[in-house]
Amino acid sequence: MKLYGLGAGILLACAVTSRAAPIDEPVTTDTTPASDIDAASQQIEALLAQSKEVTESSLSDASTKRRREDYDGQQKCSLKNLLIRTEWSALSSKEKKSYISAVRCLQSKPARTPSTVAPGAKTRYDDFVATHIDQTLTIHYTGNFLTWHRFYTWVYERALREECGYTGTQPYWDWSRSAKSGLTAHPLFDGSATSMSGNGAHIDQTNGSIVLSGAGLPSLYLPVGNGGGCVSGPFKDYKVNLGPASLALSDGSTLAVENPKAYNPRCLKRDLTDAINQRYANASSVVNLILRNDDIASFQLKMQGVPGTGEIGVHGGGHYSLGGDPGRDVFVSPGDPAFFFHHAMIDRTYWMWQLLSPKTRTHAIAGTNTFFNMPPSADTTLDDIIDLGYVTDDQPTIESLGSTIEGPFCYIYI
Ligand SMILES: [Cu+2]
Repeated sequence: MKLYGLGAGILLACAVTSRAAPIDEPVTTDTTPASDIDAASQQIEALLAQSKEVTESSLSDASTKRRREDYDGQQKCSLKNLLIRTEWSALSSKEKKSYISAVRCLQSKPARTPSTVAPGAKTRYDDFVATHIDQTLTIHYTGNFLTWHRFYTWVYERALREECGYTGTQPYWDWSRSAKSGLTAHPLFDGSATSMSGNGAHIDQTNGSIVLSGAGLPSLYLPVGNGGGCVSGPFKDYKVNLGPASLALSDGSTLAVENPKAYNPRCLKRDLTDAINQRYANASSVVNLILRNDDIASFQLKMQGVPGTGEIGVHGGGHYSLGGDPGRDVFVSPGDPAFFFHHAMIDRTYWMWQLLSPKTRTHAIAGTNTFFNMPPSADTTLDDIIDLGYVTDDQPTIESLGSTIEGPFCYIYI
């Protein structure tokens, strides 16, 4: 699979007042993002408290118009059935273990994707990876980036719950925490039995760097970590079956196989890279993104990174700080189960941004249906549907995915 002229890497490439505002009214904020990390962390806390209050007040507000009762006859979203997504660190050891076994369960159930479509898709987990490979060029730097990944992460959470008996929610990875602690000190990546596996075994990557280039833009060199090999811990025996499709390697090259959906089982590799986490996805990066981008076009672009500027955004920052295979492969990245923690945090950031002005931001949309509009395509609209292929038969409209307490959804973050 080729990237049509654009380098693989590019793809991945205040005290806030916490009063609860009515859902239709913008919340007053001091929109000066802090550059100091501790102050920025406090701003995130305040934004979070506010998002939570706005959501809860709208759920308890009987006048809220569009509720979940009109969505496929599902039980309506209320404070009683609201699911709460937390940071991995907040889970007990028992909860962490039950999450890990549910993921291992998905990785052992048979695929729904026919082998004629993706011969390498062997497990239910692989269904998710195959769909992402198929759609990569129509879900990044597009008008559906945020709602597509919101729905995708939610369907994954639902599969863990409904197909694998998990009773919790999809946790997130707060990049700003690991930026402070170091990745291997974060409970998500400490390599213990209650982690999503940690760093990969050390391999020699002397003078290595990841090079993001293409489209005639200046190359960006990203540092490598001190792992790079296979992980140990809970995902030691997990096999990444699909790809690589566009894997950035530490010698600066990019690896792809003829058919990334062919069967190519290999270990999960990681190269946890603190320098990337600290540079692109710290607390300040998060508040800057949320408070300095008033329209959806600039918010989603800054989040994904602006090619040629040296910025890869918090989205690229999270992906590249995981490193490894398939962590550095834009197409195959969901093959690392940490993907869903990263994308829950992407969604949480989107959620906090939306709730600063629900009236204007819940259904804000900008962009087209192709990666940087290459090849040229129609503008994305709220009536467009999200089709996850063999992952699910559900085909919601983008409009129904704008709020986390409407359409199919009923969750918030704390
Ligand atoms: Cu993606």
